[in-house]
Amino acid sequence: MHKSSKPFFLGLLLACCLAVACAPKDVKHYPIEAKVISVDLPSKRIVVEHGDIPGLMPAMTMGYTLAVPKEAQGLSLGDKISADLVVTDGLARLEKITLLEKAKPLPNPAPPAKP
Ligand SMILES: [Cu+2]
Repeated sequence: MHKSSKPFFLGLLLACCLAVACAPKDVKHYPIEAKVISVDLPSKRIVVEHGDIPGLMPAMTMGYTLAVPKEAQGLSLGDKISADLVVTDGLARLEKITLLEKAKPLPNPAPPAKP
């Protein structure tokens, strides 16, 4: 009786450990819209001014890690974007960056400086 119940118990324990190891990490997705402040492709960083993100943080200007730096190529100050803010184990990164509106050029550009 006891001889046969031990392997069963070990098997159950192993199954539990595997279940924990295979469980998906706590990943949260927040769709956001933001204004680009600056982009640093080599460092995979982007600084944006975003609105309220319910359940995560209030509106603020902050830097994020770019999941795919190529997505931020060509973005510059003032561009409006939408993106998927993905938070895993307290680390946030931006995915699926989409340009919504290119920043408008200044209505009255400063006159060229005279030599
Ligand atoms: Cu923030």
